[in-house]
Amino acid sequence: MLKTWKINLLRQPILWFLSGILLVNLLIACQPQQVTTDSITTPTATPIQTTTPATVQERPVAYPDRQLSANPAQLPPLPYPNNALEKAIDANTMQLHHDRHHQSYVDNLNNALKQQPDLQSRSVEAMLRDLNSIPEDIRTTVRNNGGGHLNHTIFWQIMSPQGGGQPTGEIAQEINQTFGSFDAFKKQFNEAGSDRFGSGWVWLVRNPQGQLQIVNTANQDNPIMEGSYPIMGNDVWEHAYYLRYQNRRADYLNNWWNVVNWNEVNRRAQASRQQQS
Ligand code: MN3
Repeated sequence: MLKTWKINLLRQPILWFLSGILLVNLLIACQPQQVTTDSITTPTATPIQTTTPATVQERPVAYPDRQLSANPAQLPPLPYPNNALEKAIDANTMQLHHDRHHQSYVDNLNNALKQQPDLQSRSVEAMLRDLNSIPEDIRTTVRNNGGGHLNHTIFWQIMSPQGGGQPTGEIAQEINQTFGSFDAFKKQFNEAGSDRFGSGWVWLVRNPQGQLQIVNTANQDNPIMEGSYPIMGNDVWEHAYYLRYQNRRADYLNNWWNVVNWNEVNRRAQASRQQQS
């Protein structure tokens, strides 16, 4: 009786079919989650992982197509005459600031690196991103003067006689999304510039999380030291404004918006997005 039942059972095609489905499902369930795991881990699990961060870090900041050379460092010419930014900065200040102050950062950096051919072959950006790799006896000099060279190189470019007005392009939308409005952004930026005690800079950066952020830095520090990309920055050292504005830093900060080069700011914002991806 039992034997007959078993034989009948084995003769049922539907049972073979169901067993087949069960077996296939079991096999699938026992497989590692290939698709999900691959999509998450491949970028970090492959050998590329060790080189990718370095490649990202080596991307230029001062110029679109090259990093800032330290072999030797050179003073870039102003992209406009000394008196071109009178809406915000007088010609005398521009001349002293560029020809004397910026030149001295360049000279001091070159002097510090004179006996350091290995360091001369690195970019200013690369040194500032990895200051611990700089010999201790010249580290502060490289930080202050490499930073000074980078900061001012950016600064001259993000101003223009045709500048000012409302922001244009993608940065305009992103500023509105992040800060609510251009006026709210300006207010927050000016406050951060006023709050920097002593000498330093106020910046709009893209932080390592990819968000726009307003930060200020002391002395000649640049946001790349903290892994952020500097999109635009204003110099709040007294040498940047004292001849015309004396102690009225707030007035300088307000007037400075009349010369902001939104085309260049947009180009830098675009570069900062690529840096993130
Ligand atoms: Mn300066």
